[in-house]
Amino acid sequence: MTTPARAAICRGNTQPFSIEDVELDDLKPDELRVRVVACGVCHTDMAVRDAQLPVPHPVVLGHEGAGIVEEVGSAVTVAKPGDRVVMSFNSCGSCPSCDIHAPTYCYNFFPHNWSGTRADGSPTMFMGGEKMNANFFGQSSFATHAIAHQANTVKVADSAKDIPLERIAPIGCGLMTGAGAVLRSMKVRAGMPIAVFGAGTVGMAAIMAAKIVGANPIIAVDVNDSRLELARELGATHAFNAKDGAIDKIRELVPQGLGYVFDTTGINTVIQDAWNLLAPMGICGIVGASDPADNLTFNEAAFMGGGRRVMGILGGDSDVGPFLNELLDYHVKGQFPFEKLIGYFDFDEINEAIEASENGSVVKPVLRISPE
Ligand code: CXF
Ligand code: ZN
Repeated sequence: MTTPARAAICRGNTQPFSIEDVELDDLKPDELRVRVVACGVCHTDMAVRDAQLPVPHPVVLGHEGAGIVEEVGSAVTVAKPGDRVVMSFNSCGSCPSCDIHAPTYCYNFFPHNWSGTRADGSPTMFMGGEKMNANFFGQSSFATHAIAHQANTVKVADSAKDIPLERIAPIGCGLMTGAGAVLRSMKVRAGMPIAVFGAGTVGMAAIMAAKIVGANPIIAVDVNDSRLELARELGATHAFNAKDGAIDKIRELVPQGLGYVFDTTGINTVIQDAWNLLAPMGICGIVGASDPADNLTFNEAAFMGGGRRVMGILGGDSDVGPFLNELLDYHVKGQFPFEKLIGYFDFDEINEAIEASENGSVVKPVLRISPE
């Protein structure tokens, strides 16, 4: 017996999202049905809407969901009905990357996250009895209810019981990516200089994490002065507008070079400029979505001679459960104040929320879908 739900249907970028009746499939043994309380909006949702990623349309997007578990399959141990959970990306749990707790690099990422169905090809959602593409990032949380999995569902620890789910929702994507890049991928050292290029959700999370580890200086670079102001509030010791000689200013501030540069823009000229700021043994972390045709050029002697590194980073090397709760601990202690990035919208304002993300007026829009 299927479960009725309401979901925002994406039919590409020529039509607005529209909230319609759907049905959720019965649960498989490793699945949970979650009543979605809130879901963040991420640029990856728009990339899929715009067909920049190979996810079939029409589709139910949303991959930063949080909610309350309603029902669990027979093999689920991660949470039980009534638990508060946050959802993240899905993974297979049995490939060489998953074996070493690096699920962001899951060899089977596509079938578990982007195929529009479960990895075995069966649909998780129907509309009028016909298959609807869903299971996006193992959730499709632009909906009142989502089918999630043992591998991408995290029970919110009791230590975060006073933090509302509508605030926790976005922790499972951009926030973990930026913070994880600093804490887990690049392993930024105390006292070392870092520059973060792009002050969106990922860049701001990286700045907060750089402050947590005691990096110094922490330099934010963006083209938007109000974002730079917020970056300072969150931990940047210096903030430079990219339109105003930022690279020369950084060179002047740290003549010996930077221990870390972190690019969230995906613009190859920005990455190359950033890479040229590195000190010996410096690491250039790259997370920004780029044009698939782009290549990067680095000077080989500087690359090898100084032991400099370029690091592609997906999802901040997050291992999901433990890391999301670690970030929530920092939040509870006031060290990861990501609530400053959030602007709330009602579910039926989903198109306004997307517009606010795209025009930059809100760093992290979050949809309120049902009361906690
Ligand atoms: C993802 C990419 C793959 C790992 C988790 C985060 N980004 C989503 O927007
Ligand atoms: Zn995302």
